[in-house]
Amino acid sequence: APAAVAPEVTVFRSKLPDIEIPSHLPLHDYCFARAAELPDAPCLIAAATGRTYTYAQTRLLCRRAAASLRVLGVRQGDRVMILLQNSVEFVLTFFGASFLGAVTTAGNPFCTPQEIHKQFRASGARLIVTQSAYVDKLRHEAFPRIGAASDDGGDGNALTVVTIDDAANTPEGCLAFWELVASADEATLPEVSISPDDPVALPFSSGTTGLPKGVVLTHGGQVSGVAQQVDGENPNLYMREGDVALCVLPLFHIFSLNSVLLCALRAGAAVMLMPRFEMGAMLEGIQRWRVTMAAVVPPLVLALAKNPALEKYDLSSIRIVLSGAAPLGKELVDALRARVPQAIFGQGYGMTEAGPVLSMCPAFAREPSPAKPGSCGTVVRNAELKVVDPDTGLSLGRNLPGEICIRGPQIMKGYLNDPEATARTIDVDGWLHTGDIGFVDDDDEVFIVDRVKELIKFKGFQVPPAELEALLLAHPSIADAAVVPQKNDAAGEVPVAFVVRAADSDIAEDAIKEFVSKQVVFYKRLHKVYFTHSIPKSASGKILRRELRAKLAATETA
Ligand code: 4UU
Repeated sequence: APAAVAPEVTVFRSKLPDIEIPSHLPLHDYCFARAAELPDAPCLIAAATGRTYTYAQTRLLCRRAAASLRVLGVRQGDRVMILLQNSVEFVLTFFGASFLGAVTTAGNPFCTPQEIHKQFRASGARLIVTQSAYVDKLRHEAFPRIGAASDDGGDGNALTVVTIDDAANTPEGCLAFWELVASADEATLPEVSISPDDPVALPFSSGTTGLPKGVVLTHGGQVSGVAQQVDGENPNLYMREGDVALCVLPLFHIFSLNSVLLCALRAGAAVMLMPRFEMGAMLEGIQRWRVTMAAVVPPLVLALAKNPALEKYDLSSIRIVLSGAAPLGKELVDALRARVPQAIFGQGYGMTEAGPVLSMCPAFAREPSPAKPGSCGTVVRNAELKVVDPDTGLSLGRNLPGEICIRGPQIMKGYLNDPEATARTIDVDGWLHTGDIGFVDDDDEVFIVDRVKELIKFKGFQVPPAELEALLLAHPSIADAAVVPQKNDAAGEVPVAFVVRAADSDIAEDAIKEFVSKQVVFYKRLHKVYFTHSIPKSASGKILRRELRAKLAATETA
């Protein structure tokens, strides 16, 4: 009998040579490696207050934040939840936890109490850093009582809440962030021995299927993910001292955390923190602090392209516009390019589980090479990318669309407490399956054309259908339901539901929409409800989403 031959695998790699990655370093030491050499260079710029923090000041404050967390009982391996808009305090808490070997899980402060509680509980956090405006959400019955652990009759179950507002505005039972930091002594920080395999961040993502899960990102993984972008002789995303990165995308999402904050610090650049997206303040900030690198999502490009006020601002400092998290069309780029002619426009392709960047525009490199419109760039260095037939799993060659898989030191360790979901996503050979359909062209550029996973993306925000389906099924008037994406000009995609009413129910579309809206953050709201007699399912009971998407497409063109 003929010997079994392993099927051939086409592996795509960067044309740039691999680099040396100091993955033995803890993430904080790696990101502050240049602080000693650039102590007086600007590191953080708080756009809201105009205050600037140098590298020396920022590192010191991070160490004081670490000492504060330690006083509150945080130890190596513990989880700390951050519920903040972009702010200096976000950065100090993130690195403060890192210095202790603790792990941060950052949530969206606009989420509902129920949504926040799910992440809080799943992460095992006992301390939350937030601002007073959100404390009422934490007084919801699902959460432990707020108070110092010692007030709690000794059972240690109380929730410690630290608020970043002026001490005078500290809500009942909470602790004031800046009071803690002011009285903290960084000299008391213990030597913590951190291994590259230790977790440092725990963002939540639904991945290719199901509910949001904790994504375990390690020190070694994040160091690798940042190095693949900004380290080496010819960095793929070239930033240096003097650069100013716009940080308006939320830091609780991996795009902003990794490609903006961590990359800028590693490169010795400054980070301009904007608490929220507000067009006038953003343009003002770009002009005032001479922003050079703007990380954006397609809806932000659209808003900029359409805004006539752009002409009133000097945006000539911008040299890189990096778009990611959702597809960016050529027309949109062309519309904005006219307003910012000196800038290079390009995309990064990332996924929380992938650490996050799979591919990056080669035109952002120190020695740039061109990228085509619509391209997501080329695979990052020190990594392997392949494209497989989603049905057979067999590797495909160039120009053939299939599921994109990535392998390298940057990918997640796995999902928190969920070995089955981990095994479904990272196979035995170490390949992470993205659930994205794309191809690699003759110039090694990656193009994304579709998604096989359930995930819906509203302006780049994750909307997991399984979460909305669970809510719908809990309604007594609903017998069955399925949620799928519908194309939308402003948001890219919006969630819509197919609903089977219960036997004697005549529940209306608006009642269902409202029922969902009350329980979810704004981007998960249903935009349309289609009533139907049954939800198409496979023999094993899985919703046949492709059929529903086809049905939607048919109604759109009809
Ligand atoms: C089409 O969206 C992200 C991370 C994005 C990112 C990170 C660092 C972009 C550039 C960067 O430098 O993560 P998630 O987990 O929220 O969503 C992942 C999914 C992908 O699987 C894909 O479906 O978001 C979609 N996506 C994109 N789609 C991400 N980037 C792109 C893109 N084009 N450029």
